[in-house]
Amino acid sequence: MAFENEKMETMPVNELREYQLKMMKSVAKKVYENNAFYRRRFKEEGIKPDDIKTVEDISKLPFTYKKDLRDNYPYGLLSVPMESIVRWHLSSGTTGKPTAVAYTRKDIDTWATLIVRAMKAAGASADDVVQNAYGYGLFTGGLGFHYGAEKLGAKVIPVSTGNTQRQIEIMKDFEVTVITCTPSYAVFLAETMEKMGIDPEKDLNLRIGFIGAEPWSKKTRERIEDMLGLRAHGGGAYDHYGLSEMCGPGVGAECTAQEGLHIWGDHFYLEVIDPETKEPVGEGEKGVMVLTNFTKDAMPLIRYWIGDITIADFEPCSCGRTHPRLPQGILGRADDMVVVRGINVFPSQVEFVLMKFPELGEAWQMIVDRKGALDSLTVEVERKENVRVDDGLANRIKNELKAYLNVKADVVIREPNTLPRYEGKAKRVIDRREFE
Ligand code: DLL
Repeated sequence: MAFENEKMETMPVNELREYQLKMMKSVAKKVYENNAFYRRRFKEEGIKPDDIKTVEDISKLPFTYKKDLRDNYPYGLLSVPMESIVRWHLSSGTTGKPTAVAYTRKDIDTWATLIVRAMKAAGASADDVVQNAYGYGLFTGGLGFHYGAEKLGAKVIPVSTGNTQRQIEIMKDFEVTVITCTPSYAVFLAETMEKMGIDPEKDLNLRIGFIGAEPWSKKTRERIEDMLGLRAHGGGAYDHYGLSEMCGPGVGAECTAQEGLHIWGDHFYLEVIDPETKEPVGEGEKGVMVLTNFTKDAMPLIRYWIGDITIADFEPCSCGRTHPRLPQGILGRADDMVVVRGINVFPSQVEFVLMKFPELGEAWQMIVDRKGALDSLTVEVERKENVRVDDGLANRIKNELKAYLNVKADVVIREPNTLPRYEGKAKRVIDRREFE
């Protein structure tokens, strides 16, 4: 097992807590002294950085919300002088202003180090050829993995998204061993390979996938590992987590044990918070992920309310790493949840049910509509190619959705290759109720 920093990654939990306390004090002091927004927020809460005496005291600090980044766009969250900024990334805002994230040179290096850590944890090394199919540009996926893979010493092919046939030819010609992309694009790549008559097991060398940027189920993982020949070449598909506001990719990564995302505790402080009470949830309970970044130089965020739903496990992993883990990864986003006739439905739950049926392909979407006063939910999913589907299948899926989600859904089985494909993050929910 290779480590980026074995001492840090496997540090005894009590020592990690001590380290975190030191980092927490230092980041609180930094934002208080250098950022007007945080100084005001701390004063409103009646707290000073020196009041932090234990790790638990973090709960005295204010949360930071996405709205705060928008309201203070573009420069208001900076904690360093403008001359030390070397890069900006922007996330596309679906409503209102985008959010802007700044980096100093040190931040770019820390970020690359975190990607090296993830890559080593999954068994990648300088010998690998990395095809980076995350989008380059304002999205952090492409440049984040690029700098990280180069720092690892691997050979990077910066293909970005799109041009799928060409991507596959490049994979073949350059004997690519590592692919980085979203789960939806991994599936699309595999489908295109099949159409091109390429057998990934025989014709390609893909061994490791760093797959992330959107939720995906364990079943989808198995399918991707199988369809891209990753298992056959002795590797696998590893979940990868991140968000622009913390750095980008590099926040959480799976090791070869595949026991969930490790959230690097020497860089981020993880809390799982009950959205109603705003207090930490009990052990093993679901809540909203909140992170504080200790090592971000340009723009550290205190208790950033991410909105992703997850469950934390603070037991060390079988790989020896002691940092907190998210064994089930990300269960969904609080704002992706749709309420259908009063029942909360997460796209990830629907995917979990669909992937139990081997007759079904990976492309699917859910359409929420309103007929009269009542919400309706329709789940559209493709059947797999060369698979016979009997008349009862839609009904069996419907019953399983009812049993698992307690929601009534119409199920429509579509022909292969009829639903949209995505190069980046997939759009699973079409909510037509808003447009009436
Ligand atoms: O998606 C950064 C990234 C790039 C992560 C490449 C992994 C790989 P944003 O565009 O800011 O950044 O989106 C962040 O995407 O809050 C989650 O809702 C979702 N997300 C990211 N990774 C995962 C994952 C990048 N592994 C938002 N599982 C986050 C589930 C994920 N959701």
